[in-house]
Amino acid sequence: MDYFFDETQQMIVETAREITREKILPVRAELDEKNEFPREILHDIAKADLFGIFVPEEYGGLGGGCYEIVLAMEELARGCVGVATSYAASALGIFPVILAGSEEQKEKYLPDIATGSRWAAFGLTEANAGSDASGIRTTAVEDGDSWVLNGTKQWITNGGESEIYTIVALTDPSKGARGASIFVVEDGDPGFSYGKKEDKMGIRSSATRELIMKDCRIPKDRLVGRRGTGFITVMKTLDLSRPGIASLGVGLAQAALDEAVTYAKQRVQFGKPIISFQAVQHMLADMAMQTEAARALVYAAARHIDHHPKDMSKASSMCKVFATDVAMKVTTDAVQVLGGYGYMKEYPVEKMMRDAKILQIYEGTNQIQRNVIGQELNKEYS
Ligand code: COS
Repeated sequence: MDYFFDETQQMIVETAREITREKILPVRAELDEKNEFPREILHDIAKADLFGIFVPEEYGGLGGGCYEIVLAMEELARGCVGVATSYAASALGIFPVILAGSEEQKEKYLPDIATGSRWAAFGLTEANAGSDASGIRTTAVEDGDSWVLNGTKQWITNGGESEIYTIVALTDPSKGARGASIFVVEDGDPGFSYGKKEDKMGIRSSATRELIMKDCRIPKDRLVGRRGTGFITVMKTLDLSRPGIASLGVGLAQAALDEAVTYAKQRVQFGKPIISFQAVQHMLADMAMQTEAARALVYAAARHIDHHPKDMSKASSMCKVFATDVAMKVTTDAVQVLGGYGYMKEYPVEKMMRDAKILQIYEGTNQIQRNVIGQELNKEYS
């Protein structure tokens, strides 16, 4: 369907599509098999200026909004969700600085993020604080001209690969969510190290690692926003980033649909290509409808967020749930259409189905998204 992109949006789509075709597709199976971080491809994405999309123009970026980001992510995800996740994680990591950082912090970090010469990552999750994000235990204590951080962050995307980390820590532990603050921790800061690297079911080319802060001492000016406002910034960051995850679902579903239709046209059983059987046609029809409906909702949500930045939550959660549930369904059905071949690693749909699962889990499980939607409805109708 034609979504009437403007010139910049069309350029973003074409650039990302070319990277997928030229750089990602030839190596995605190998990256998946070897659990290998796509460093070279991220450099190619940087050269194509795609890291600048979400950075304001005054700091060297393209000044795009949520809509522009989802367009890039969708195209990259058609190639590999692991690679697209590694790209997306830098946006997630730097959103707190864009949303709440000081002028000095923006000047210090955003130009490098825009050129892709440094990448960011977001440190929220801990072993005992996943859905219950305000249950974090990492602390930050003032000490002279420094903050001293202690704690361990778990499952951090781009952990060990990025140079800039936005870390959520409690500055006033007795106040719970109202006692959280965000800090920038840089690779090489004293007391900051990387722990276990995870071995995952899917998105295996992305790096998922522990961040360990043991008396990690950072300068005072690394506090992002006001002390105690960190949780609100976390929530806004997630509101802004979730449509990106939704768009990974759309790109992945589209890739699985493409594989399924292509296969169904070639595979002959009972003397005919299997696409001529109604049982297969109906599956493909449902996959196509669901993918397009997901795309339309993601684009609508992204445009809404760009025009109503104070009213992001419901649109953001709705598109995240819908598009990622679609991705799980469509990739599973693609494996079904390919039958025994679909289950084998020599066909890409097996990887797609593995990659789809995380989309329903990370950046807030789909159950949590439904909570958010329900709470927003409750407020709207009161
Ligand atoms: N924007 C701004 N503020 C928000 C907000 C939003 N979208 N959502 C919540 N808040 C505020 C609330 O208004 C509340 O502020 P006050 O204390 O001033 O009233 C505060 O944040 C706490 O909100 P709430 O009471 O709803 O939090 P809960 O402890 O019940 O936790 C959360 C529910 C929001 C944490 C949960 O729904 C959630 O999103 N969990 C998923 C976390 C996640 O995505 N983890 C994965 C990270 S991967 S990077």
